[in-house]
Amino acid sequence: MPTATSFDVSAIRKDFPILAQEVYGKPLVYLDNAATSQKPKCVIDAVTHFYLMDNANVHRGLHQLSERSTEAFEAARSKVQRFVNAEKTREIIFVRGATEGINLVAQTYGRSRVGAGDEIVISTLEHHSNIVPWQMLCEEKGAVLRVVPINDRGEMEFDQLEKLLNRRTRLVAVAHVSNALGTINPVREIVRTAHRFNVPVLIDGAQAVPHMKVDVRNLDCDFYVFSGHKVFGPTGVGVLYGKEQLLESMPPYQGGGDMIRSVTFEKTTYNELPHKFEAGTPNIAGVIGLGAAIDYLNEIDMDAVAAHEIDLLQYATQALERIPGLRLLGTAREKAGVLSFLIDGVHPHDAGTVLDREGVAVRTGHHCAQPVMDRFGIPATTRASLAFYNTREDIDALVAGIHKVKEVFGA
Ligand code: C6P
Repeated sequence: MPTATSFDVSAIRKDFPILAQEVYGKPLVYLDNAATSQKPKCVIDAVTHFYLMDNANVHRGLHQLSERSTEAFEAARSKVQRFVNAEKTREIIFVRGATEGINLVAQTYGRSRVGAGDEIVISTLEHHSNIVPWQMLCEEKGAVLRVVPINDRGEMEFDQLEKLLNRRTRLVAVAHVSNALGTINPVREIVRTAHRFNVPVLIDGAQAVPHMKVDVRNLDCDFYVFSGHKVFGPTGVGVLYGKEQLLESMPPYQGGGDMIRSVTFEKTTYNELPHKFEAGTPNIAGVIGLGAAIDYLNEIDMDAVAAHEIDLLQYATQALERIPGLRLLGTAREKAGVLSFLIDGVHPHDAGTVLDREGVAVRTGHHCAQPVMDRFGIPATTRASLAFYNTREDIDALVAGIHKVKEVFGA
């Protein structure tokens, strides 16, 4: 069992050149990892190498460069498959990010299976990306969006889920980890419960994959989405995992090149999985960079990462709880590295601005989770979010910065 001390964070930090810089004359303390994480040099090198040596379109050319780029692109798919323990590469669809993955399911599975009076179940915790696509679908189809509430700790009220499920439910779509509060949802139990009602489950794993091992077969989820840029890969690439049988039965998403088998003006037939859902030239460099990020994570050991982050989260939670006038939002018993907080008498944006001047990068606002803010009756929070390259010194800098905020605003 790895421990926090068996994890060499100073060696890890050397892999992330961007961290070794100053902002406003202070060492950069990057605590905005839930928005996007930094990239190790091997990822940057993989993208550079692709453009320097291998750049060509995929699945289209017979020439050497095209063969190389296709090989690297499909190798990345195999890496993703093993990373999430999917059964087949056919079940791995490359998309732009978690947002597009959810929209794809809403527009294909959703539009073909959801009718008037049917229901989709989500939770109060969701990011807008896992609310709005379902709202749009419900509006179009005359279906109903049901919402599982959360308690004061920011935990999903699991017993309410079962009460919302019925023969009209067509899908449950929930976050694995909340971006605004850090709550880890009991997704395995959620899947089990929904399956008892024969309802498929989509898990939004955008905030989970960077922090823990994800095994889609063990979870038995029907769809799982995540974004490359939060998992130390490039922006503009993400993954939709779907069970083969479901994906096979769904109509295509967008029409265009690569997703077809043959086209005539009378009739078009579609390509096989996964290409059926990948219309147009994909983000080839992004996919290859994501593959490099996965190689990097495989070297690190995600159990050691999780142990280090749990240690950091506990250290940070205790430190913030000691600050008078600071209120932490999201105190779930199962929690990942997110610290959302309010400082009495200080608007979160002002807190973020002062912290920035101290070299501490955090996010302020509603974090694209307005229903969470509404649940707690607030418009915004300041959010520090952790990655495995963060240290206890980073937390000390955050705490010092918060004291500075209080001093500036006399709070
Ligand atoms: N959350 C944050 O600062 P995209 O933008 O497609 O890569 O990811 C969307 C998304 C979906 N689900 C969850 C749980 C998320 O946290 C996010 C992105 C960022 O919290 C940017 S808003």
